[in-house]
Amino acid sequence: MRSKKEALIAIDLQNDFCEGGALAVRGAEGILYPINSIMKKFQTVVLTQDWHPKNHSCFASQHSEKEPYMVIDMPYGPQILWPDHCVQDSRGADFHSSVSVNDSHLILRKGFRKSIDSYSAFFENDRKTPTGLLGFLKEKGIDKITIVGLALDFCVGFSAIDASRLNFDVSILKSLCCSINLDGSLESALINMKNTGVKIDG
Ligand code: VGL
Ligand code: ZN
Repeated sequence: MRSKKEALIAIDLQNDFCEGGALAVRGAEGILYPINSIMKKFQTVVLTQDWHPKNHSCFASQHSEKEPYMVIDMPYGPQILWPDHCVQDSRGADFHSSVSVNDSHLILRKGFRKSIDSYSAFFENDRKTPTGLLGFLKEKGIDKITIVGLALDFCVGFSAIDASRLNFDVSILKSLCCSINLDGSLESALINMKNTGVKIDG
């Protein structure tokens, strides 16, 4: 049997998720250099970029009497409201200057449709509208995926679970992820990942 073809997917290494950003994730700056180092070991590297229009429906600012981190019902299910972040063309949406963007092969933007958020790199938050990443990976013959980045309990977790459901062999490297930690979100992401067969490595 041929050996597995592997891809690295690094999730949302953007200014707004780093120190001083609109939705800063604690510890984010510390994982950027180690992620750059492992990028060089993979033949295929995908970076995702959270890319919201300025009036995106996942922003609390677009809803009267709502605050960030409240949950609302959207036609596709419950949605956490976030502070305005990763607005298209803003500095916050840029990759952090420490990220070796030139070592990547695909930059996949997500969350750009105003009416629906997208945590996963594979499907929008209705859990069924594809982003196109599956087609890219399949055409390249990838069967094993390693996922790192921000945030473990949201975009990393949802991407890993979808990848596993799509029958990839999936690992996350926990030491190269940081989490937001909202109401047990980290614990539930870890449980959901384990239950879907995602390997959780150090
Ligand atoms: C993310 C919340 C909102 C993430 C993106 O990258 O995990 N979280 N948008
Ligand atoms: Zn977002």
